Amino acid sequence: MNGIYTALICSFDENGKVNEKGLREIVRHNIDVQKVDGLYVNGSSGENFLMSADQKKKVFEIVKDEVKDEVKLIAQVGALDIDEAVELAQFATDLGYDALSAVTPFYYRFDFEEVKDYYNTILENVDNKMIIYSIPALTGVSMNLEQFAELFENEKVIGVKFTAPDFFLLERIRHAFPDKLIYSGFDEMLLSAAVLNVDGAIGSTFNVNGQRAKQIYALAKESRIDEAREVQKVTNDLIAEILANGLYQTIKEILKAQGVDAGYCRKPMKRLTEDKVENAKAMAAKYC
Ligand code: NAY
Repeated sequence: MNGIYTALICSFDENGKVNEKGLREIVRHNIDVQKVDGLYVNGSSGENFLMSADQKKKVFEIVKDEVKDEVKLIAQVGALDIDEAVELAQFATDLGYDALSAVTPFYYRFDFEEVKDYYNTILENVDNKMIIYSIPALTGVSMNLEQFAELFENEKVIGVKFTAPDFFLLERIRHAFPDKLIYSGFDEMLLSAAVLNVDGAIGSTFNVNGQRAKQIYALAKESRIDEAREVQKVTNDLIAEILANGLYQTIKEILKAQGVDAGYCRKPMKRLTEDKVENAKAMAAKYC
């Protein structure tokens, strides 16, 4: 399960319906052009929290059907409705997803016992492995080393997608849990995380910049830090431009400029203005 995983974006049509043809093209682009090691499906980048359960299932089905066993697949099943999370976990497991992931429950300021119960409840009901999805900036849920240790006590919890800029905590988790999988979640910090010996990374920008992410990770693993820093620098030039222009919309426009039918984002995410679409085309020409 090591390596570079794309946090897969999803193609929606003008009315917010899943565009199957476009989604298949995004998958193919990630496997054939970006050559990533795996896909993280229905994460933040897949607009998971803007979709119905039926739409999420459709995405899981289409992606698995397109991928077969070409690359590893992680299904993000976290939902505030715990019954839905369990149902999605069972659904993705039956489809043959290699592992599950679930975002920490958010919005109601759950205490740690509740967070722990959420993971254990999902895992009691499904025969699969779990990667904790920790993204405090979006969920407001921060966990310390001792709390990660408690979650890791469940043997089915095999790792964490660590989307936080806290390198002190990242180093402590790495040191304390050499056998758990740690995936770096901020693409702009990939090199720093790789130096701390993470097992891989999961990122949205890998949809358009996966090849460079693979280079950074491989160079860091070979301790070729100066070379890795050069690639991270170009990567961060691109990420800075993407973030300034609108994250997911810009990734979709960059893909469209390369002939991939990446579609639109679901409301309330807004459409890019014409000048921002032009910016994205320029990014595609310059970086991809
Ligand atoms: C997800 O579930 O799709 C992710 O969390 C992927 C991680 C990304 N975070 C978000 C919120 O999109 O790739 C990062 C991020 O987009 C990138 O580092 C730019 O900041």
